[in-house]
Amino acid sequence: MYENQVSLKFPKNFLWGGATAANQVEGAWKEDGKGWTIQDCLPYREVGFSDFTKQFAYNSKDLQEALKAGEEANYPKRRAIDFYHHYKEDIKLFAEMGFKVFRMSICWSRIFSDPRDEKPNEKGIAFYEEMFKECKKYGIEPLVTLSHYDPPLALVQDYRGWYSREVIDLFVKYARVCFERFGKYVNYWLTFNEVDAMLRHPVTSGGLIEDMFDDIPFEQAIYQAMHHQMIASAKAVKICHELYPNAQVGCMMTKLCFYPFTCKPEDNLANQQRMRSVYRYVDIQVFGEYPKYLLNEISGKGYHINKEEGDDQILKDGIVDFVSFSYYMTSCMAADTSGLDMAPGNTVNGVKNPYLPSSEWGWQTDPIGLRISLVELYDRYRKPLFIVENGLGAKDKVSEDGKIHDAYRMEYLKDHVKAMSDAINADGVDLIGYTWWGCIDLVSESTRQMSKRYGFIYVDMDDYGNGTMKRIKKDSFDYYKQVIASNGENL
Ligand code: BGP
Repeated sequence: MYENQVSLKFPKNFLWGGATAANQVEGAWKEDGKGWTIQDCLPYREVGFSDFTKQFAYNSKDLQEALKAGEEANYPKRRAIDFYHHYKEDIKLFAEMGFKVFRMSICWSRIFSDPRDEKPNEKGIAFYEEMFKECKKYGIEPLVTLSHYDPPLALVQDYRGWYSREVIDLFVKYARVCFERFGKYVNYWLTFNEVDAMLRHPVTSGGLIEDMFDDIPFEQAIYQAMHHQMIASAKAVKICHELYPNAQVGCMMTKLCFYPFTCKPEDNLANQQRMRSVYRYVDIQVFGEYPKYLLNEISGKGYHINKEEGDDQILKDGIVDFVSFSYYMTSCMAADTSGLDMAPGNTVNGVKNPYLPSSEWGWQTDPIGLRISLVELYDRYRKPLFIVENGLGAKDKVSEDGKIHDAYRMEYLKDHVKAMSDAINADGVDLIGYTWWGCIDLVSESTRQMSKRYGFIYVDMDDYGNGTMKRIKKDSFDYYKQVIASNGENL
């Protein structure tokens, strides 16, 4: 797509790998003492790809219906790709590709069937312990997210999610168990996935259902819940550092990247403000305090955050070691969007960029935007960076020869790897690793569909749960293997 300016080169210990999340792969939703999460209550929905209001809308009536449908309901995240029973086979395939790192998440409800339990669920612990051992067998470094969009159902129903301050202690208890029990296998941790996401999809990020808040404006409740997650995250970082001084704990952000739609100053200003909102919560986790512009945003809306004494110090003591992020696409910002074409994206809409191609879901792919993002992040934070999600969701087809010829995925990978190399070698960015999102096909988050596939490994299953679950290597499997084997030099 564009020529790299310098030769392809990556640091010797660069961490190449792939990423998943528990709720999108594990399945086995009620096995071995696992409690319910909100994800177990999300039915399959046929929605237009750009209709975010429908994708993320969820009220207490939906929840009641899901609960009434009971254990028999065939919801996509309940079965996912059954990684719970296939993890040995899948990790072996990751090892065959040469993975140095595997990003996965722990399901809180496997470790504590009910988040209020005093003792953890040993069967849940045993599952992750075995999985980590399997990774280590192949020299694969686990990169572990403690919370990736699957709040325990009890928190949603009995606490109104992260709005309740009590959830901080419940999370810290869970995080401590994870560090104590898995710390000998894990050197890289992330606390919350896409830490800024609660303002976009409060149910899966924070366990907040809008119509459960009639006593307080919903947006005010979300800002408060965000504060509680910030405190919980900072406390977890501190505990991990105390227990394992060499462990690295990172934050994880949705790296949205916008361009001004025109060179009008008004569009530039709108874009600058939009970009600042992308950074607002990461600023807290990196600098240890709320940025003034976020406080202005909250007070400007007539809201406030209830802080407890000591909260400011907790934020200062819980500064992260590295900055990780998801990156898929870019779009544009304009001061006045009326009459402009809009494009869907990773949980946000933007103005359509006429210079960029779009994926089948309308996401505008943009490798140069990755280079721009890396430079912006490094200039702002001066911390090591880790791309923990990047990839292309596509409707793969099994050809008559039984194979999946996904040249489009290889092209996307190649262009993004070039952009990374340029950012490292020309722009001086400290990038430590790259985990391709959905290295094995999984259930998509925004659509809950299987047919939005990201993997190098195909999983034979359709949107409705029909299929053999057989794993098939796509053409991109061998391509990524070659990329890793050459440390990014042979594209
Ligand atoms: C990120 C989430 C992932 C993943 C990805 C792709 O925002 O952290 O969980 O799902 O987006 O999105 P989708 O599955 O909607 O294509």
